[in-house]
Amino acid sequence: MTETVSATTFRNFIGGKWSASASGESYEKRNPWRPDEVTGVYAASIADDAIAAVEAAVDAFPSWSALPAPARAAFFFKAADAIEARVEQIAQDMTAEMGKPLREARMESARAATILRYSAGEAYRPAGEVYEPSVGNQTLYTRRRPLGVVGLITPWNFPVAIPVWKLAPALIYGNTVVLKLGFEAPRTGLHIAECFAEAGLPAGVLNVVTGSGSTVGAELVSNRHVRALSFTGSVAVGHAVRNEATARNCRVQLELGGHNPFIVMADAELDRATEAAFAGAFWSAGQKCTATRRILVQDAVYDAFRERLLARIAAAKVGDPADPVTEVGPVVAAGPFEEIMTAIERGKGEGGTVAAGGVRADDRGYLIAPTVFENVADDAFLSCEEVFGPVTSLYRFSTLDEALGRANAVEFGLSAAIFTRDLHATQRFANELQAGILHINSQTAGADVHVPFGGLKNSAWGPHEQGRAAMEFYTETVTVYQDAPLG
Ligand code: UN1
Repeated sequence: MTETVSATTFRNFIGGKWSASASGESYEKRNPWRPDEVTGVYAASIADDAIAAVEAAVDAFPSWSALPAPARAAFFFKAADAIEARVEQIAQDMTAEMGKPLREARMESARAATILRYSAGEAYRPAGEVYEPSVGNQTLYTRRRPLGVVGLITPWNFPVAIPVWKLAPALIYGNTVVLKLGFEAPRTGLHIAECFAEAGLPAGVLNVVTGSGSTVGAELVSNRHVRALSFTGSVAVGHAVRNEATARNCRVQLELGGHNPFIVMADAELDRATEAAFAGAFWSAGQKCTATRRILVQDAVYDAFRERLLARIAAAKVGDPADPVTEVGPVVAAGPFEEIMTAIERGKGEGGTVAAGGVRADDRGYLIAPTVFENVADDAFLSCEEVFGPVTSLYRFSTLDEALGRANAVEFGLSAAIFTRDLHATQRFANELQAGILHINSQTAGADVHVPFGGLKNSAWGPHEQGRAAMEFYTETVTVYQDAPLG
């Protein structure tokens, strides 16, 4: 349990042991800022590795689920301490492997410890309800029970926060876990496994596997021992996962894309709105499902807001993500870089005009200058499809009705923001905006650990994540009619 991974070659964590892929194959991960630099070599796992991980989780389930929840929580507190002790290392590794600017990577790494401490607290909160019986001499109550083995398929864009916010509720309620890490960002997730190993977590309770979705992920989707699957990623893959897994009666939770609107009313505090729009669109190079994709600005302040946003972009620190002042770094890898550049060309081809950026900003790194489009039609590609990069568009509107209608006119419904001082506008936004996460006078991204997180419409499937909402997904309810003996 105490063995740690070596400096450059990393293995899976299965049944409490570090093991190479059964295939003997590995893959290299490169630094998106300096692609000639290999940041690590990882197990290219195959179905057999996923099967071994599921078997380890099956074996660990009876004793883990039988532990009192506070005893489970004790491992969380130790793992949180271990994460905190290496926040800087996790952050630097994250920056090197997927290009998230160090200042954001530090925040995300610290968030992982907070998530674990919050979830540990679930051990001390109610796990059922007591009801009035309809006959005498009876106690009538519900209790929440773990499901068994849970599969977690996680993305590269929040390579610590998303694995942790899935595994923490899964484990605290007594499930055992097989976690498949994002192909592009395996190192940071392995830190989590190391921290739980340091905490002395029993073997097989948490199993962590690297490799591609089409092998490891596919096995988790079809494996009959996996009772629930939580997936964060693209709509196309998510729907395929759901269709296959639900057909075998596996519980499924999907967190998919977004096309998040940001409404600026004429009475908004423009400087604050500008900062929030900039952060929402360009932090993490726009690679968040909660990123700001459409900025709708009321006529009277359109020009003033546009000027401020372009000035903010001109002043932005864009470049080396390892520099702690950098605000916008490279995108994750060559493939996504090409897709984003192609989307920018398509945006221009469909009549959009580029007010800022639109170009590669470094010869070697996959750096795209923060990009703002104008004159994009509401039915154009950029207005409807998620482009997972530092690309956003400005739209002009005249009435609140119009803004709400256009904000809602997409298939997605993850997050949304409005900037205004008008209570009427905020009320209508809170009632009518079709998104799961609503921000009034703050940016579209961000997620507190203790509240539900999740989208509506095509942004999600199944119960929300995080906070107490996570219990819905990771437990099943049984109702107990307990009639006392008569004598
Ligand atoms: C955040 O905005 O801090 O993949 C979290 C994503 C989302 C998480 C966003 N599921 O970008």
